[in-house]
Amino acid sequence: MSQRPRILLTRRWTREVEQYLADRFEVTLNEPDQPLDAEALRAAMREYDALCPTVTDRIDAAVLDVPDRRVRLIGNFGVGFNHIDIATAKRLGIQVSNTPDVLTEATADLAILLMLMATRRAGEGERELRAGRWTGWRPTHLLGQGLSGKVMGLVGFGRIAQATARKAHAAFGMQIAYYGRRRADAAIEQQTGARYVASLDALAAEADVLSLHCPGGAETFHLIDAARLARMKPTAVLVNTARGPVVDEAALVQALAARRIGGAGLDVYEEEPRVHPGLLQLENAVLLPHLGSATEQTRTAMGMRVAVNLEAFFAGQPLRDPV
Ligand code: 8YV
Repeated sequence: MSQRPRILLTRRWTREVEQYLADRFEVTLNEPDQPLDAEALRAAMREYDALCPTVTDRIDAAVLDVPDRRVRLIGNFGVGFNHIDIATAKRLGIQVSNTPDVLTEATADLAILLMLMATRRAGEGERELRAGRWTGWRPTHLLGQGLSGKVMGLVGFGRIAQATARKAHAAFGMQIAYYGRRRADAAIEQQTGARYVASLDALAAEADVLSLHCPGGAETFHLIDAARLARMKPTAVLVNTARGPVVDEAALVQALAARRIGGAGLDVYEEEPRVHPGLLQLENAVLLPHLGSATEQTRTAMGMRVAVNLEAFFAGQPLRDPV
């Protein structure tokens, strides 16, 4: 009988990582790759030594606090952990790790992609062409907004925001402004060319592109609401690669429909995988299905980062990425 720790991956990971883990642990895969429901997660808490969930798993108190629990580590696949009740995990002595750093560039790239698609009306153009509605070139066809010299306003200024700032500045000559709960070190401001704006309202009013990079959770719920949207410029674009509930989706639909803002580029939604039906009707909304970290390289690196934390934990060492 194997004495190796029992690990459950709640979704399929890249083959490379699944193999790496299978060589070291007794790994159970979720073959059908369907999200597990609360009952299955509760059962898993009794069966495994470590649970490796993702954003599609709701790890709340009812899941964590099961009788005869065996799980002692939650090795989250992802940097965001708003789907895990951290306070309850702490109270129960369950350790939690996440996967910072490795998805920074991929997610920043996607913020840039959404910015470009929204400002250059790429989705609209592609829909027009595929529908056979393109009648040919003309000087006033689908005019977008240029980015050079425009202000990118970043909400939150962690790793992903900083990478987005560097790309926007270096590649498109944008000016960078940011708002965060704390002002960043002068060295980081200097490296990224970013200027601190002390209020979110002021940043919303100034930004040509407002890009969200704050964590999800109660503190940032509907941070971008009707009032903040009303402060934005009529040509401005909202980009969200953070978490859906940071934006009041119904208010965003109204602002976009009334052209009170220019457009939106969204990768995340309030109730994934459900998308507000109003968004689906809007030409000025670019909608991607939570692809921020979706590159082969990044998803393998995320899995390997979970592996580092699992190995540390089962060797009795401190976690590399404790939450
Ligand atoms: C993942 C993410 O796609 O890491 C995160 O926080 O949003 C994405 O990289 C997913 O959330 C994994 O749990």
